[in-house]
Amino acid sequence: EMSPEEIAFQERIDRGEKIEPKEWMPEGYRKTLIRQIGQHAHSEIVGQLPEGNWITRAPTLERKAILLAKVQDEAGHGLYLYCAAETLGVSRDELLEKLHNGSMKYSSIFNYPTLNWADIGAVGWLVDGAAIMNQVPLQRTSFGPYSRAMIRICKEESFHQRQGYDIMMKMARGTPEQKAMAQDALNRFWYPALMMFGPSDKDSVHSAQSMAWKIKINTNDELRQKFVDQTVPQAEYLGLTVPDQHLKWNEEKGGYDFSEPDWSEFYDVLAGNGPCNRERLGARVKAWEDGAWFRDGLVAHAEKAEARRAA
Ligand code: FAQ
Repeated sequence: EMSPEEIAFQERIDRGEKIEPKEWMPEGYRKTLIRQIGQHAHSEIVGQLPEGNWITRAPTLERKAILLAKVQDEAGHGLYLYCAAETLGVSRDELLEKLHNGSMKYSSIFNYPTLNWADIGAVGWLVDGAAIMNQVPLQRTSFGPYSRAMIRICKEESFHQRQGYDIMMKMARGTPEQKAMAQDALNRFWYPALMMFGPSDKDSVHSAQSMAWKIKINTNDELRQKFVDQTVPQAEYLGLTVPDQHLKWNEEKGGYDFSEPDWSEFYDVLAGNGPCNRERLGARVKAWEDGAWFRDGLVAHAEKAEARRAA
């Protein structure tokens, strides 16, 4: 039942060609990309909040400068991604409106609190670690602007992950109290980090079509497995324990067996009931409203300049 255009489009995808904004694409392809890229952009912007919370309380000037640079990078990532979404015919204002009225999502992970400095280490290590695991394959995604944005973002993301691991090393080799803080941060962030990859494959509604279009390159479970396999040895190196009694190396599959996150908690967070959903969205809406005078000023200035040119 595919139309001739759809068949030709799928053939281009299968040949590994990149799709560019002005070219013909199925409406579903466009919609899926707007949803995923938009959600990804929102995650970068909302993702500034948990770490921004600790900029003023970083333990040293050096740590503060590093954290400031990282949080600033996230704003940049959000902007590349909004630009990539705009090439699909949606405006940034529309996307933000949908974030603010709750009709568009951002990553579940940012609805968890950062209670202390060890959490900043855990966020960099685990959250950025999970983000890279997902984003490296997305460098090969079929939509040109998204793929190019991912290439730039991945370079910065690996610095982010290392700064987090560096904090964890310092804490894990510090006093017994510091090591206990590092363990506690790992305990609280482990399962929320596993949830970042999305529901298990059997419950992932979009995976099959997104993979046929090469918007997604891997399934959610494939990437979650790779993340566990990469992260467990890193935890061991720190002398910390992954909070999973069932974690076990499986020689046959060449990877770890591990416990699934609590999916009812995941869906609860998606529904807006996580520990920080209201606070995070509230902060974004307030920033938008507080910035209204500035956007109005920019538009008024542009209109005056335009009128002067016309005169
Ligand atoms: N949170 O059918 P699927 C970062 C939703 S990294 C919230 O499997 P899909 C960097 C999903 O949207 C984080 N919602 O969906 C950083 C769908 O609902 P919908 C951002 C989730 O799209 C680090 C429903 O569940 N990265 O920001 C989540 O095929 C540190 C069914 O799921 C990206 O966005 C979740 N965890 O696969 C910044 C990567 N998982 O839309 C600051 C790009 C699923 O129908 C500090 N995105 N849902 O209402 C993707 O790769 C995909 O969209 C997945 C989900 C893998 C997230």
